[in-house]
Amino acid sequence: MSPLSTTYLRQLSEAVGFELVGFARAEPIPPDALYSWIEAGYAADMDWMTQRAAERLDVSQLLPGAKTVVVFANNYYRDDPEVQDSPIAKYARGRDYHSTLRDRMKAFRKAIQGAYPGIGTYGSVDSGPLMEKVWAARAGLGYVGRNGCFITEPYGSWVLLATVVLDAEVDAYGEGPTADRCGHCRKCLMSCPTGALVGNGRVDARACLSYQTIENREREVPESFRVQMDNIAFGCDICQEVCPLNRRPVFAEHPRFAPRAVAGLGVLELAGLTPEQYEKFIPGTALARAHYDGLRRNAIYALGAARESRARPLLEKLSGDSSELVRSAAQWALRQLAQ
Ligand code: B12
Ligand code: SF4
Ligand code: SF4
Repeated sequence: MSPLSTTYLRQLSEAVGFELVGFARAEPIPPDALYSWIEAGYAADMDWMTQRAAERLDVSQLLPGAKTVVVFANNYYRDDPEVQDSPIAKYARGRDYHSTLRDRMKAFRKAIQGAYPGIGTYGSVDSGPLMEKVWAARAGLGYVGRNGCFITEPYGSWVLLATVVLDAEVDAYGEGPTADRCGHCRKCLMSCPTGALVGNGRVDARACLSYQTIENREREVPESFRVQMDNIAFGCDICQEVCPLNRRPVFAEHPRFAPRAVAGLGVLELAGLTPEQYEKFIPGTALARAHYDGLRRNAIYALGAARESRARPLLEKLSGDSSELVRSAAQWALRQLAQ
C-alpha cells in the first residue's frame, strides 16, 4: 500500500472533532523512559502501569506490523463563572472525556477503514497500554513540561490525548518534540503543595494529589497530603494553573466539555452526597473512577484541610458512616476543626 495522505488524515481528524493531529513512526520507545520511573517507585500502586510495560514500549505488540502512531489532542479549557470555585479538576467537570475522545477516534477509524479496506488499526484513550505523551512529542505536537504535562503551542497543557496505531505508513511524519519553552521557570515545582514534581517532567505519583484523589480510592491519604487538600476533591490543576504557558487559554466551545451539574457542587455537598444523589450526578463523568466512598472521603479531607466549621454537623453524622474510609476521614476532619 502506498503511504497514506496526511492531508486527507488531517481533514478527517478535524471533521471528527479533534483540534490537533500529528504522526509518529511506530518505533520502540527506549525502555529507560518508563523503567527508571517505575524503579524509582513513582508509579505508586498503579500496577497496571507495570503489568503491560512491554506493550507500552512497543506498539507492534498491540498491532502487528505497526508503522504509524496517529496522535490526537482536544482542548478542554473552560472558565465558566458559575463553576470557578469547583473542587473538581477542569478535565473532569464535563462529560467523561474518555467517551468524547473515543467516539471521535471511532469515527476516524471507521472512515479510514472505509477508505483503505484491510488496514489494521488500534485505538486508545488514556487506559490502553501506550505512552501517550511520548507519542504526542514524537508526532511534533508539543513537549513534556517540568510539570509533567504535555504542552502545546495553541492550547498550552489544557489538552487531552488519544492515539490510533496504523499498520500503514503515512507520507509525512512529525519531527519530534517542539522546543522546550520552560527555560529558567520553576513555577510549577515551587507551587506543587506536596513536592510531587521531581524534575525533568517526572511526577512522583505517590505525592501527587491527582493520584491520591483519583487512583488511591480505597486507602487513607497520608496526613501530610490531606492538609493540602483545601478545595481539592477530585484531581488537581495547581501545576497547570500557575504555568505561564497556560496564560492564553482557548475556551472549549463544544457542549461535551461544558460543566455538568456536579461541577456546581461545593465540598460540603460532595461530602454529604447520598447514594441517590451520587447516581444522579456522577455516572457519565470521569468522577466515577473515585467511587462513592472515595469521592466522599476526598471532600471530607477538603473540609478538614479548610477547617470548615459549618461542616461540623455533617462531619459528626459521617463519623458514624457505614464506610470505614468515610468514618475515619470525618473523625480526622473533626479533629482539624478542634485545633
Ligand atoms: C499514569 C498517569 C498519571 C499519573 C502519573 C502522572 C504522570 N505525569 O506520569 C497521575 C495519576 C499522577 C496522573 C495525573 C494527571 N493526569 Co494522567 N495519565 C497517566 C497515564 C495513564 C500514563 C502516563 C505515564 O505513562 N507516565 C509514566 C511516565 C514515565 O511517562 P510520561 O508521563 O510519558 O513522561 C515521560 C516521557 O514523556 C519522557 N519524555 C518526554 N518527552 C519525550 C520525548 C521522547 C521522544 C521520549 C522517548 C520520551 C519523552 O519524559 C517524561 C518524564 O520521564 C496517561 C495516559 C497514557 N496512557 O499515557 C495519563 C495522562 C498523562 N494524564 C492526563 C491528565 C489530564 C492528568 C492530570 C492533569 C489530571 C488532573 N487534573 O488531576 C494530572 C496531571 C498531573 C501531572 N502534573 O502530570 C493526560 C495528560 C494531558 C496533558 N496535557 O499532559 C493523559 C495523557 C491522559 C489523556 N489521555 O489525556 N496521571
Ligand atoms: S497535580 Fe497537583 S499535586 Fe500533582 S504535581 Fe501538579 S500541583 Fe503537584
Ligand atoms: S510552570 Fe514553568 S517550568 Fe513548569 S511547566 Fe510551566 S513553564 Fe515549565
